[in-house]
Amino acid sequence: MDTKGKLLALLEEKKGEFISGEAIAGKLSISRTAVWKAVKSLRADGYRIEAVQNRGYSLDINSDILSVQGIEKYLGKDCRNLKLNVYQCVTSTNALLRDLANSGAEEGYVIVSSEQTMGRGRLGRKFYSPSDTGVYMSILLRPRNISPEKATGITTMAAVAACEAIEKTSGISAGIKWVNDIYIEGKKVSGILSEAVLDLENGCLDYVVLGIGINVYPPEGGFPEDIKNIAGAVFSQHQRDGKNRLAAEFLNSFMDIYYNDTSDYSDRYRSRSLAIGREIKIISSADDNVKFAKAIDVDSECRLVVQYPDGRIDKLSSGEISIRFL
Ligand code: BT5
Repeated sequence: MDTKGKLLALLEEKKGEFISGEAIAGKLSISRTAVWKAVKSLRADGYRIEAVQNRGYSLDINSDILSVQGIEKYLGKDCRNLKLNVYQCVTSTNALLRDLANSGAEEGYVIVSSEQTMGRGRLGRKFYSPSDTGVYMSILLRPRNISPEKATGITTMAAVAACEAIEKTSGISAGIKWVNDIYIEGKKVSGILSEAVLDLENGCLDYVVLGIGINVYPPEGGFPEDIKNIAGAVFSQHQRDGKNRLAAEFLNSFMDIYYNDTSDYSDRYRSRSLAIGREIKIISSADDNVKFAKAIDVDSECRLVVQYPDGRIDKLSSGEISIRFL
């Protein structure tokens, strides 16, 4: 980590408190002039750092800029092997990480961005990713010996992790619209897109890029016309470390489920399901075929159990299917 990064870690750790220039210089083994230069450089990145004679430097308690240091301070033990990379703006964190995966990046490589110019959703749809109000993140996973069918579990694990992160950070309950959309009070606040790539030699998974977008705050000027009735944000007002903490808590919860495979995660999924008990329309994106049914349960593999009007029961795996509530 360079001097600027080390200084940011120190300031994040003691956010809102003053640390003397001398103490910083001592800790980082640099001159006080170098401390001042690093402060200036962080200010240029948008960090509000107060400098007061005889007291030192203090990072504004309300600053909430996504950074490796800001996220890391909330990460737990299951995340120690993650390699975090934070950017201001990228095309798509999933697209970028797929390129890196193809060049041999290892499991646990994470890309986080404050903005995406080409954020993508499922089936070629777009994910609106404006600057500074959301978290857009992708994690590279190389699950060993898992069949492609089992890979769908990664999306449902992520949905549970997203709800838990939101609940822990905000105290607000979040629900899951099968299979991968996270809702608060009828508004979609987060979407998940996992992209699996097969190893053609053995038919097993080569890697999965798990992408999640969270609308942390409402964008300035509101959401665009086409999604303004659908989209919502986790917080209506600024929260201390809102973005960094949500990103970290998502990683904590997801990596815990992923590594420790707590088989009860399907219960945690089911208890947050918004679909159970609802009449739904099932749309097959392959042929636009539409069916009507009632969602009656989510099974242990997080498949949606539905009953058709003729009484027949079916279990839906996510694949190429979307559902709409009636
Ligand atoms: C998703 O697709 O919701 C998956 C979104 C995944 C985004 C993450 S961000 C990090 C990573 N990098 C990427 O490029 N993507 C992933 P889907 O279920 O297909 O929903 C897309 C639909 O949600 C759109 O057609 C809109 O109707 C709506 N939508 C678009 N942007 C939204 C937003 N910011 N918030 C809520 N709804 C949105």
